[in-house]
Parts: sequence; C-alpha cells; structure tokens
Amino acid sequence: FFFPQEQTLAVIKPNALVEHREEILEHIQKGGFTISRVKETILSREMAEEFYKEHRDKPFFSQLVEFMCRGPCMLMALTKENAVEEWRAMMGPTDPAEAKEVAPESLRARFATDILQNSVHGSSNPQHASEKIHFLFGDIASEGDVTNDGDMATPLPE
Ligand code: DGI
Repeated sequence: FFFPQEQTLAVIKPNALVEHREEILEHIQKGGFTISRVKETILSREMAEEFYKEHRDKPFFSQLVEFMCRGPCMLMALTKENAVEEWRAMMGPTDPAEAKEVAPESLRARFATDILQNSVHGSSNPQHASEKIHFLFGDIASEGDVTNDGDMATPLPE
C-alpha cells in the first residue's frame, strides 16, 4: 500500500534536550515517525530570530530567542503520514498548564517547565514545515514529497 508521507520540523529545545532526550526520542519512535534528518546544534541569535520571525512583534520575542540559544537544540525532520498534525498532538498545547488539563500524556504536559520553556517545537502547517526544514538543513532534499523524490512527476521520455 502507498500512504502519502508528510514531513514536519520538530525541535527538542535546550532544557529538555539536557533533561529528557531519551524519553522524547523514544516517544518519537513509538509514535511511528521516521527521523529523516537530524542535527544537534546551538542556534546563533540570528538563526533563532529568523526561525521565530513570525513572533517578532510579540512581547516575549527576545526571551524566546535568548532561551533557544542557551544550549544545543536537536533539530529533526520527522516523516509520517499526517506528520504535522500528529506531532502537534504528541506535543500538546503551548502552555503546559493547559496541556496537563487536556493532554496529560503529551510531551509538554510531562516535560515543559513553563509556557516559554515548553520542551519541544513542531511546525503548525506543511508549508511552514518545508520552509523551516529548508532553512535549518539548507538543501533541496527537504522539499516536497519525500517518498518519491519528485521522480513520479518526471515525464517518461517520448
Ligand atoms: O507553536 P507553539 O510553540 O505551540 O506556540 P507559538 O507558535 O504560539 O509560540 C512559539 C513559542 O513562543 C512557544 O513555544 C513558547 C513561546 N511563547 C508562546 N506564548 C508565550 C510564549 N512565551 C512566553 N514567555 N509567554 C507567552 O505567552
């Protein structure tokens, strides 16, 4: 059977990477995601600002950027059918107080310390996912449908 695969960008944030790396990676594997790209890195301020540019006018923006640069993050492209939505569901709501109410098994309910240091990131839609994967991994392998590499769209020679 052919199931259309989707990619999302997942990040284990600095504090959670130090404290809960193994548990979060185990969760990802049990969830049936394939880690198709992975990189552990300390984001520069410029990278973090670009990564979260959608929030640049929010009052918490500078806090957010500072936090994301505090130590190594693990950046991952996760592949699965419906990956964007499924990873968001696994993360739980942004605020851990809410996560504990509505999704007590979620990663944020278990590992977030507050709304800022909320352990993991996940793209909110497929467009954002491919944009951020491209930005962070920087090559064309992250674009489009990973299952066919674009080959199925190539017309056969006459
Ligand atoms: O997509 P999410 O990470 O669930 O949430 P988002 O895109 O609204 O916010 C991005 C990050 O910004 C979030 O993971 C943590 C931080 N943030 C969001 N809302 C607040 C916040 N940080 C603080 N200090 N206060 C907030 O209200």
